[in-house]
Amino acid sequence: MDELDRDPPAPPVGADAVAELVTIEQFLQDRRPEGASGDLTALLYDLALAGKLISNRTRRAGLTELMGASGVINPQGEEQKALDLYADDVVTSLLRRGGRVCAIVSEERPEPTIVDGTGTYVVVHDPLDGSSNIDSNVSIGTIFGIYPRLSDPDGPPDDGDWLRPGRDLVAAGYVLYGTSTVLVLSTGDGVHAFTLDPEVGEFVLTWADMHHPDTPAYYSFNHASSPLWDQGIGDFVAWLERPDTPQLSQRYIGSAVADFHRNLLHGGIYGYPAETGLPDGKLRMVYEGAPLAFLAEQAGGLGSDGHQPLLDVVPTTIHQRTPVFLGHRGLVERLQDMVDAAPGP
Ligand code: AHM
Ligand code: MG
Repeated sequence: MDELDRDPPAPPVGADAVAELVTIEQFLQDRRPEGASGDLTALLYDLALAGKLISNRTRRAGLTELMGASGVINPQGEEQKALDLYADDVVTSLLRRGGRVCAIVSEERPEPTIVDGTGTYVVVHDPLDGSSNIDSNVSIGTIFGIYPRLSDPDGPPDDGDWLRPGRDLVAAGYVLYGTSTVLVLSTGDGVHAFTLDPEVGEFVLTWADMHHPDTPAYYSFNHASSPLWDQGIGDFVAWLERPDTPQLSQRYIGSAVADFHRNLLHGGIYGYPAETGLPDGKLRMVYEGAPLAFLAEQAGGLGSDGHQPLLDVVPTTIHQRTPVFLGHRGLVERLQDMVDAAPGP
């Protein structure tokens, strides 16, 4: 047989699957609004790179000496873990280098970090949420939100650039360091998840247009604190546990990103209420509550402080705490109704 008559060689095994792979880069390019400068996309790549570096370090934590305390106390008076500090450094350095931000607000820094230059965005982040779980090998995550700058770019950025409602966010997301590393992201155009392929170092699209399932499966509250809750929260959880209401399982990891992610995939509600001794709860409005509420709403759910959407709250300080309820819209609304109906403390 003449060489030219032969059948073309069979494609390598898996070539079709490779052709269908959508990397985060390709996805963001495809969805970039016409006329956009590309700065937001570039900023998101920087955050994705930060996620890869933190993921890599997290995986090696048991081999290195990164597990355990660093001896430094953060602005909330909590001892910082070495990985918290590493994650904060990585995010800050990459964003500074990228030149697209004018300020960075971090859980781990007492004041906003002002970045010289003409950056037109502000990033708020919790570099490593759930870090008390590090030494027990439980999932942790990086949470971020991105605001467009409001202040005059000819002057320094100011409080108005970061003390503002979550409704002003142009993007938010998290990187979950779990059994795999997943970056979940919204730029106001639905919620999409990308899983890190560790072999090639790329985030590839694994869920597009995620939507909170209509039928919730889980509720996630730290039940041990129930004696410390206000009556409305207790009434709501008691309602969830009644045999004549939708039967949910209780699952609480104690790592907000992981609890949120599971409930986003399988349906449910996550809550960290106010408690006796913690009148504003534990989580932080600016870099935990607002970004997660943005994702919840983009996925058809809701984020609330128990009375109103978290996205409508205007914070007055960068580290302010707030009660947080996130997930299935109907459940969060029911919780709000029960809180409003309960007698005051
Ligand atoms: P952190 O930002 O110091 O890590 O604390 C936030 C974490 C959340 O991820 C988690 O839901 C909560 O603290 C768990 O707290 P608790 O152990 O009181 O239930
Ligand atoms: Mg946190």
